[in-house]
Amino acid sequence: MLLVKYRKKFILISLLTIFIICSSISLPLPKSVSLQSSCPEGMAWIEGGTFRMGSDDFYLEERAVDDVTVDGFCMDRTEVTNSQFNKFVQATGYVTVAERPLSREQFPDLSDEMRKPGSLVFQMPETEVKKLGYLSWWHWILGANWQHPLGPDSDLQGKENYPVVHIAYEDAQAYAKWVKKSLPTEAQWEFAAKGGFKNAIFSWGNEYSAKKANTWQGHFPFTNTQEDGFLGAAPVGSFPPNSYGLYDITGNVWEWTSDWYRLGHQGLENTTNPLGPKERESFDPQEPGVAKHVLKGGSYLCAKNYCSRYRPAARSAQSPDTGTTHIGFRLVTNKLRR
Ligand SMILES: [Ca+2]
Ligand SMILES: [Ca+2]
Repeated sequence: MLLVKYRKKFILISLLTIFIICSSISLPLPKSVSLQSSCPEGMAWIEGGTFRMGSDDFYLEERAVDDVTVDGFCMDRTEVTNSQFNKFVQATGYVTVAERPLSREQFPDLSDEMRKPGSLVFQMPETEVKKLGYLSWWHWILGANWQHPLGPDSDLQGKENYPVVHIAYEDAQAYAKWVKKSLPTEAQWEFAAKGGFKNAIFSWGNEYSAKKANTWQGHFPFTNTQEDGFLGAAPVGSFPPNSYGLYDITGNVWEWTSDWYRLGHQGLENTTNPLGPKERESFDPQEPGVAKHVLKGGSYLCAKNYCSRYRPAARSAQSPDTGTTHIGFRLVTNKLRR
């Protein structure tokens, strides 16, 4: 009995010793992995913290850098895909904004033809001309929508793992409600995109690389050298994730946030879990009078010579009813409410 007693004690001491040694030599887990198991499948845990939101080094709309704090949350590792969105549509019969005709009541001045459903599609100009009208590379294509991204003759065959596009704000919200998640605030999105870097320009560091995100290489909008391997959108996860495990957080497609847009970050109502300005405060100098939401991350159409917005601090304004060939979304849990 005595032998058994000492043997048990020895085993206990041995196990304790092994545990202490293992604990002392184990490396700290990356933040994205530390509480990962508490997030739903396909999401990464973003441990909260304080960061410098915005940038004084690029465009005017990013200015007024401020210290902002966000609580921890889970975020989709990838942009929402065609396959995921299709499950939602199959289950609910949801019809996106781009698939609905415009109503005669709301748009009495438009002809029947103009009220037919469609969306904006990017088309590369055929010839390089010196004077190209502002945004003239966008074309309203009847029948373009998430199922037909380039127009009625295109489809999703082989594109199940591509990000869903032609998504208006209310489409993203409807999907979010169905999966019991929500759109991120701009602060949540930007904090997550930085991947723990304090002052880095990109989500991976300070040096631009065509191999880190799906952007545009060449002279936009005329030539695209496709150094990164993709002329248009890429299947989600084609590029390395940031250190929080988020794929395509910059580049590939722009992503909706719940914040209303105004120029810069000055006068934040709250620097802890900020929700952005109120709808009536939204202001885009390029289109005054239209309340818009903030898009983040840039897209495969962002080039160095035009819209170098494949950066965490970069932002863009978008009318809630307008999706295009390069706007999608990803979602978070831990919804913040105004
Ligand atoms: Ca590309
Ligand atoms: Ca993206």
